[in-house]
Amino acid sequence: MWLEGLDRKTPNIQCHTGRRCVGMELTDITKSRRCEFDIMNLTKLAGDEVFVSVWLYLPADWRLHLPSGEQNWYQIVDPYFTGPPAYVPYSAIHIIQNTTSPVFDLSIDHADVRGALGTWDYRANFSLPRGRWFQVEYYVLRSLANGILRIWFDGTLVTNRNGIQTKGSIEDWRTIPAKIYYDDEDTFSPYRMWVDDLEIRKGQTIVTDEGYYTSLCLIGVLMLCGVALNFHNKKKRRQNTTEAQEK
Ligand SMILES: [Ca+2]
Repeated sequence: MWLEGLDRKTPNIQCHTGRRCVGMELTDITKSRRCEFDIMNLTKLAGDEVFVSVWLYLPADWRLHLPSGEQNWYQIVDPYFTGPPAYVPYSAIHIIQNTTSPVFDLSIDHADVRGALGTWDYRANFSLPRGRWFQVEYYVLRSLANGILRIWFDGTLVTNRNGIQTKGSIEDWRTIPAKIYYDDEDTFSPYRMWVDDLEIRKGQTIVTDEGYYTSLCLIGVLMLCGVALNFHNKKKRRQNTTEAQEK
C-alpha cells in the first residue's frame, strides 16, 4: 500500500481529487491473496450506525483469472465485519466472473453469527466500472435482528435490506471500504486498485473529518503498513446521502 504521488507515481493514474490517493496491491500470490484497507474499532468511532463513501479505481484491463474459465470471485468491499474472531456476522461485496470474458456479476453476500453463508442480492452482467473512478457508498445499522444494509454504486442503490442480522454478541466491528481478496484458484498477481476521498459518517454527521485512519495491509503476514492518511475533508453536510460530492 502506498500514497500515490508521494511514495509512487503510477503511469496513467490520476487521483480522483488532488495529487494524493491510496494505491493498494497484492504483489505475490504465493505469499497471500489478501490486502485490506480496514477502518478498525468502529464501535468507538461510530457506534452501531455508519455511512461510508469511498471512490475506487480498477485498471481498464482489470479482470479475474482462472485458466479453465470457471466461476471466479473477488471481494472488493466489506461493509460490516465483526472485529474479533470468529469475525461473524459480516457482509461482503463480491465481483463474480463466470467465464474468461470480462463480464461481471455483483453479489452482495453475508455470513450470520454461526458462519452460515448467504446472498442478499445478485446482479448479473453488472456494469463494473474499469479504467475510471467510481463511488461506492453504504449505510449500515448494526442490530441483532433489525439491522439495515444499503449499498450504492455511483449513486444507484444495489442493495436495500432491512430487518437483518448485522450484529452478534461481539460489540467491536470494522468496515473495509477497499479490499483485494480473491479465489485461491486464481493465481494471478499483481492485483491493484486505488482509493480516494474516503468519508465516514455516523448517520448524517461526519464522524472523522480530519483524522488519521490506520491502514492494514495483509501481505504474507499480518503487518501494519503504518500509512497514516490524513484526509483533510472539509466539513460538509449532505441533505441526501446519495448526493454526489462536490470535489
Ligand atoms: Ca485525493
